[in-house]
Amino acid sequence: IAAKDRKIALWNIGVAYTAFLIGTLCGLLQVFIRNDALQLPAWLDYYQILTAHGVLLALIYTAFFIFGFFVTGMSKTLGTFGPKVWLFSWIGFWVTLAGTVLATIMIVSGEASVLYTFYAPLKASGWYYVGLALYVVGTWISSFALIAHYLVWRKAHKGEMSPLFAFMTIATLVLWLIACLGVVATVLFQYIPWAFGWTDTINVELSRSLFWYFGHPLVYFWLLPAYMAWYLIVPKLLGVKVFSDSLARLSFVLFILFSIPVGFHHQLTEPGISNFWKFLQVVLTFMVIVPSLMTAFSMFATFETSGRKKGAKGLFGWFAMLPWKDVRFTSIFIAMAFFIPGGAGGIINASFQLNEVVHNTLWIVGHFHITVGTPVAMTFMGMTFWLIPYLTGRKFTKSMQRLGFVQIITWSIGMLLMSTAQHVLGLLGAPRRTAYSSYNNHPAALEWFDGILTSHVTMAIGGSILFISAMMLMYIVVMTMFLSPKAEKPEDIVEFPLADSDRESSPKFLENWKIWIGIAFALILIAYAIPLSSMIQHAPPGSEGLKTW
Ligand code: HAS
Repeated sequence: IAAKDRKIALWNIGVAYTAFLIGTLCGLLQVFIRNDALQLPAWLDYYQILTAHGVLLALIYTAFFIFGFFVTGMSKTLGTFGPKVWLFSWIGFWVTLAGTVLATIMIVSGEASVLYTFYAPLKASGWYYVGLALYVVGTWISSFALIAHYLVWRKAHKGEMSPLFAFMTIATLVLWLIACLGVVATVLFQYIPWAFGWTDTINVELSRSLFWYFGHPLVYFWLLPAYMAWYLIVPKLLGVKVFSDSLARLSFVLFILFSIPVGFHHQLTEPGISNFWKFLQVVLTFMVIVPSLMTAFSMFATFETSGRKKGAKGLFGWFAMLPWKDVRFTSIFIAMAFFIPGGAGGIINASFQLNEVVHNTLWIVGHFHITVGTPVAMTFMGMTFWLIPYLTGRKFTKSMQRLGFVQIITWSIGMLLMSTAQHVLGLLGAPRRTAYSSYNNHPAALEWFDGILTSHVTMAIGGSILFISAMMLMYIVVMTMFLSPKAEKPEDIVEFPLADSDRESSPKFLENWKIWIGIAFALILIAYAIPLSSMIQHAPPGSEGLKTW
């Protein structure tokens, strides 16, 4: 792709890995604090670090990496950015970065220890929310720049299906834009007036609901770019085509429809929402599981097709034919394998009654480490191994490939230890988000942590292995970004591995955005209009700030 487009992608990825470095360090500190092995200085507390860890990894690392990937892929599949797309991609990048820096300063200075799920009644400095608003606006500008690039392409290719990469990027951005409406509404109309003291109090139930309207699709904003790698990059590494172009498109469309009207499954224990609306959203949550099952089916079909092509026999013969020596593939395969228990855990969380057992326990922390922390993060790692060298034109040497293997294996072992401990501790009743010292050495509370798998020591060992793994990845990132020799021989040049797909055979209506966005809004109205308006009507006294909100 053109050098000027590469630069935007590289800056995005550079910021992503800076956030990754600080965020993983905060993770390391955290497991030691919970283990009571580390005393923090007076100006730093557990919740400050927990907030930095969550925000930097879940919101900042992901978003910048995703935009770096999108910019690269959109420039590759649809052509070099025009001057306006290029300009707005930069403006979007800088505005997102400004918001990130402001929010991070507030967290580090102890003014925003409100966690990455920053909803009320916790309150931060007003500037933290301004930082978040800038972050969202920045991502919107970057999104609209990419959408404009796509529209220009479509105008020039009337009647054609767009390349699968572009379609998936647009679907993910549409999901993101609709999801952000909730967080923008609550930040602008509730948090900022409240935090700056312009209103006395806040309508807590409404603010939490608007947050989760955004918070759940947020997880699919992380997942879908990983799925793009599964659908588009994995088959290329296996030497086959995308298994089914239309299945892939349909699964992304289903995410647009069903990932948003489901936020109440994070609020099943909250008394301010009636059971009917909770149940409706639980049903819709079960619908959003379908595109992931379709993805799983599609992956197995891809593995099998490639295996058979290479002569595999029997039911599982294809397994041995997979390219295990290719770190780009192996890391993604392990990521997928983690998503089997990760997804099953999600189904448990979403089951109305079972949620009572796991809500607000360490189980949830275990759940998100084997969803975003492994399937998504390890897919991004597998992509990093070729994406950065592709953009910088540097070598990804044999020794880096070996280090890459050590890195992904240590990441898997660390996550396995840490997240298993978290799941088991959660089932025993250990709360999430509670610093060790807060148990006040209560004997009943400490019993949770007596087991071999359930001790804080296991979590700390897991966390330490993860940190070492993260540092290996940082080494590879720095080398491929700045130091590794330039690839001159053709065999050293790193490619963007993108599989072919039979887009001509896919039905045209799959790319009719009006239909999908229309149905998405209809479902949102059905799921949210009545409960949200009743929250507004029954706002507690003093929280009618800016009257209706
Ligand atoms: Fe979740 C809480 C329900 C998926 C992230 N989730 C969270 C939180 C986060 C998070 C961060 O209903 C915590 C929020 C907080 O701080 O409070 N989640 C679900 C459901 C799914 C799900 C139904 N979650 C995700 C993904 C995430 C993520 C993806 C990040 C990227 N989650 C919940 C619920 C809660 C929740 C409740 C609230 C709990 C509470 O009470 O607080 C589904 O989307 C899952 C569907 C997935 C599958 C798996 C398909 C498997 C595939 C792999 C195939 C493997 C292959 C490899 C091919 C059905 C695609 C083969 C290999 C071999 C070795 C055989």
